[in-house]
Amino acid sequence: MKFVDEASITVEAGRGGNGCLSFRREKFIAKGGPDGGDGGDGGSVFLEADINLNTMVDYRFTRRFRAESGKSGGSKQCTGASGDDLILKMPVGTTVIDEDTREILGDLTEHGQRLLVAQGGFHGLGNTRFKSSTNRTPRQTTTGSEGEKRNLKLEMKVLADVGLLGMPNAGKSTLIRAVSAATPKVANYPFTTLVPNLGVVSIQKYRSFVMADVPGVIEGASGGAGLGIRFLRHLTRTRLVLHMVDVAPFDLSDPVATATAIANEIEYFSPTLAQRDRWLVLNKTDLLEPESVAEVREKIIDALGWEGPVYEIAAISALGTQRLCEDIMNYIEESREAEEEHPELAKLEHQQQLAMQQEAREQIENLRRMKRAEARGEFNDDDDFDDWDDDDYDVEFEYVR
Ligand SMILES: Nc1nc2c(ncn2[C@@H]2O[C@H](COP(=O)(O)OP(=O)(O)OP(=O)(O)O)[C@@H](O)[C@H]2O)c(=O)[nH]1
Ligand SMILES: [Mg+2]
Repeated sequence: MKFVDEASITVEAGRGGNGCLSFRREKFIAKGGPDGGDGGDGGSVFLEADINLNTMVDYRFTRRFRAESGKSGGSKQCTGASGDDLILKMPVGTTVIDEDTREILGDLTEHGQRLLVAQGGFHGLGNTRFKSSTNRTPRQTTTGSEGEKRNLKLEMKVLADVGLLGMPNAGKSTLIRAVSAATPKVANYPFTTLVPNLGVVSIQKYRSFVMADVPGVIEGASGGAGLGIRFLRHLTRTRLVLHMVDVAPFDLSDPVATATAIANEIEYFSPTLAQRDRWLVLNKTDLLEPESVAEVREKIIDALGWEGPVYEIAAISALGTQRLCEDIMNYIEESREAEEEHPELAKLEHQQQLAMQQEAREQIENLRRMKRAEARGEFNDDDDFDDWDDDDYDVEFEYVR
């Protein structure tokens, strides 16, 4: 995937507190020795990966972050308080780069992982430290050192939480337009969308998820029909797939047959993906009478042996989309929490991701082999399938927050 979300911030650690110059002054003790304490260390700046964040959006407005400085030392050998460390939460998957040296400081790959990006200044020494047999009244102290300062570039690959699966013209791009700021092209003909689009759906402040509009899939896609199956790969990285069905296709095709065809393509593409949570979203309900919608719904449920959730929406007028998005948000948060509480669930999710990606790779490789054989037989020069490399193809993502 080529798309990255990024932000530039400046982090500054706290200064160390200065050492204190002081002598004991008490009644009846004329010449007390030195009693100036050390300063406190400055606070450091850490970045910490947090699975509850999924975009850099929070770092677009505030860009300077400073940890607290250490306090100066005091008399009576009082050590100054250390400055508090500053911990900035980052989405899991963030790469941290020093903008000035271009050095990669680290990757935050696991929840809770911390990376020190600016070391706090060291404390200065009080005059007590300089006492010796030859100098009993030292007037020497040191100042605390400056905290480190860095300009950081934060980069993160955007992964979608939810993927849209459906025939061309089902209304996938219309839905993403209705619920996010993304504006992919919408038109009443198949294959309007040729590359995936991502949009951030904001439910409330600090509650958002990323939705991917994946180009349409048709029957026979796994054999290379239409745009083929390569874009289905993106669904293997999402947590939830919405299977979108047009209940009143303008070409008068049967919605039940198309829904089944898509389910079969997914099954063929990746059996693991086919087993995962998928919600059925019936779109364009505004075009039918409610009784007809209910009829189509029953037929699809029967044909697919469907047991999962079913939603009825009209993406064009955002009818029913708010409830759908709220349910998605809750679903995502609940699965994140469950994984946090039960590490074995997180492990299972990871294994499934790997299995899906492996299956996807194999299918795509098969298809490529088939295409190559075909091209050899027919000298099909305009077929660019061969040029496409699984790992570095150059899809331009449109991404709108
Ligand atoms: N009446 C009605 N039309 C809709 C609705 N949703 C989408 N449409 C129309 O259906 C057509 C196709 O919509 P798109 O959003 O481009 O469909 P898509 O699934 O993205 O199609 P591809 O990009 O070709 O895969 C457009 O003319 C939309 O205006 C809806 O809820 N009701
Ligand atoms: Mg589209």
